Amino acid sequence: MSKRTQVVIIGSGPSGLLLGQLLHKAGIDTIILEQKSKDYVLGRIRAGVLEQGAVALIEEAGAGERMRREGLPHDGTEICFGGVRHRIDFKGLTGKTVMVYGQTEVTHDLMDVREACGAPTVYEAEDVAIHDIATDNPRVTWTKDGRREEIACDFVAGCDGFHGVSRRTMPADILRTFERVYPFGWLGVLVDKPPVSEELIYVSHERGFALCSMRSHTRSRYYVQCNLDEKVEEWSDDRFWDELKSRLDTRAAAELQTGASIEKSIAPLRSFVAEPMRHGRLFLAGDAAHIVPPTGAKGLNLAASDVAYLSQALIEHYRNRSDAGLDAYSQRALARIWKAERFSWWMTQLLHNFPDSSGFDRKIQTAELEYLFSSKAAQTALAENYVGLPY
Ligand code: RFL
Ligand code: PHB
Repeated sequence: MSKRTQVVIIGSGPSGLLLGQLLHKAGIDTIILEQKSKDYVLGRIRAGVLEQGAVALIEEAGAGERMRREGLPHDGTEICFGGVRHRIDFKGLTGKTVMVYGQTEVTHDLMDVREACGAPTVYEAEDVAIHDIATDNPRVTWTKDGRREEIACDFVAGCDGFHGVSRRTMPADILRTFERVYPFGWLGVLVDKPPVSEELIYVSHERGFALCSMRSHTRSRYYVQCNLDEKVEEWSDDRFWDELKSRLDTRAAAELQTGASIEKSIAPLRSFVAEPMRHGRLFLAGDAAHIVPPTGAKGLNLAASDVAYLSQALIEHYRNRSDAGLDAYSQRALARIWKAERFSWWMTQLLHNFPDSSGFDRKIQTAELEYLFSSKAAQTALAENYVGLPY
């Protein structure tokens, strides 16, 4: 293996893979170092909704062919409150749509194009460590099959998610973090049954939030808000379906097709931002720098906009010998991130049951939902954030 590359990418999630492909198209060499195995990465069930900006980037990366064929364009979504569904017409209100196509499939397609072009990925790279990032000669080391490896590079892209090593490599005295942890989680189930409705249904119910989503015409993804101390093993499929039905409107509860779950997991909900997203020659992108609660479907889409800014900046560096994009990266990315943080926080507090909320809080929540259903301006604000703010 060559002992030098242009950009070392840590993490083979959507951020790392997308960045790798966009740089490869521009003739920039990369290596991806991934802690887990390929099967492990492909087994993770996560996001399902892509903004047009993310769709365009995946296309640009040369990985859009199956998404074009199998992805489901959605013109709107429904919000159910008090047992009544209200539609938010994205297309009518903003002229834009979103694409329902699972993160697992995006990851799969990006891995396929990376393999086809022969760009290197090291899976099961243990103890990845970043050295000398504040100098012009950074290095990255890791262990593979018991052997310590090292590579020199021009830049390191930290695309290694919330628990990765990259953010922890930044000096504590330059990093500021902002966080909100929510007092509940989402219990998600994947099932090979047709979705209950053509569009997603976000449900606000006194028993807690629920979401009816999908991966295809034959595979559905459902979530219910749960307590943080609950364990997946305590949730049999029957218990899950009963709980979901109790939160749905009468028609959806009657039409819901249930079956044996093929995946079931609990995700905690958190808002988190680390600033700045650059130190020396290390750049953070995606969940390595920020987390949103899944309510606004923004996690994967923010990873895509970070990668758009970072890939442009790196290409500018190599093509035009200009560092203007690299110098502006953190500020540019954070300006968009904070707007998505705000939207995800707002959707979360609008639709969930907060265990410590007062009577006043619940009245305000109801007033906000009723205002949303009655106001085109409020619906437009939701729609333009959901379909994605411009890059
Ligand atoms: P990822 O997808 O976490 O990928 C990071 C990759 O880095 C690897 N890694 C390391 N590699 C080398 N050395 C180390 N020390 C490493 N540490 C970690 C990891 O194994 C992994 O492969 O981050 P990326 O690429 O920035 O992508 C971001 C998206 O994955 C994320 O925003 C969304 O999936 C968030 N998210 C959801 N977003 C939605 O919009 N809707 C959802 O329903 C939704 N569900 C979820 C989610 C995130 C979850 N996490 C992170 C716990 C459900 C879960 C469980
Ligand atoms: C999903 O399909 O997993 C999904 C969709 C919309 C969200 C969150 C998750 O807001």
